[in-house]
Amino acid sequence: MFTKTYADILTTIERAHHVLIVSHRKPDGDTIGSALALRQYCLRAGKLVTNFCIDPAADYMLFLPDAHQLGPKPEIWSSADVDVVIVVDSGDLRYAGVADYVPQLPGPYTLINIDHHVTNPGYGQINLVNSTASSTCEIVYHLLNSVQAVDHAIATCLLTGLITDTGNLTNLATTASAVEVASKLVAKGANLSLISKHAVQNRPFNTLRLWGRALERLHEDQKTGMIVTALTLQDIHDCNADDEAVSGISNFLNGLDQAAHKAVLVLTQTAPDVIKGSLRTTHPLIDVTEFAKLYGGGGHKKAAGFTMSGNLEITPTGYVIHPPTQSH
Ligand SMILES: [Mn+2]
Repeated sequence: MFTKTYADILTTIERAHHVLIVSHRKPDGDTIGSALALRQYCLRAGKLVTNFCIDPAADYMLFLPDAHQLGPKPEIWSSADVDVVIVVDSGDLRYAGVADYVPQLPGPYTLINIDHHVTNPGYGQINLVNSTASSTCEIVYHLLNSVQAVDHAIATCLLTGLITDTGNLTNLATTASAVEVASKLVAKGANLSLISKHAVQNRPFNTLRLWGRALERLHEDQKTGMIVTALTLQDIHDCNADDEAVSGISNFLNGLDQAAHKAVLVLTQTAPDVIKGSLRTTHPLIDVTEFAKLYGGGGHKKAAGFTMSGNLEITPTGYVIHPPTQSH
């Protein structure tokens, strides 16, 4: 289906001098795995390669080959020899965190966009976008496999993104072709036990301390029947928790048995006057976007969110929301 696009991309890399591979901000397993797989491929083709990400890779991702190479390197955007830019797993350049950087490149370059987000408008000169793919890694697998370039190191990178984007082959992105590609990657030598140890079972100390506070405060909301918990700025500060620790709680709580009966709501004070709500359910008939919409939010039927203004206070029975202190 994408044979011509594969050829265009591989030819462009073949002719390149210096390939710049961009992963999106707050990088996840998919944007890291696909970027590092392409890095290995380009290095073997004898290219100069730079991996850029506005945020460095989290510690638990450093098991992947050259993962420490990912990070902010502002000087790269003035390099005259960069002639190919590949952006992976990003619906647009703003999401990637490089919208202001890319136009600064001094030399002529070809922009390649490889992604699976349904909203991707095709912002590259070459676009390999397939919104039915489980992950960008699944797309990169087909690209590199078209020239038999998937070795065990590349396979481990790609399986990491496929496993993390599908929630260990359990969420709605888990299609037959996702499972098939996962199987092929294992056959090509992907180290599944290493991926499982680092990217799946790994829970950073600070994350678990924050989750401990959230778990302690779980209660059933009398009005809605939802299971609710709340975290303050002080909690996030005390636990030195990063965004991933905060955003991971709602997915973790989705395993709660009550999430199957009703829904789970996590309220987090992310800044003074700013509260984020994150909703999850596993109930087949509940659509949590309906609740999120009441507060101007949205999302998917089983995972949605919203932002409201106010300030959380934790009380012995739950929480209260105070009005914002500043007028907006
Ligand atoms: Mn992805």
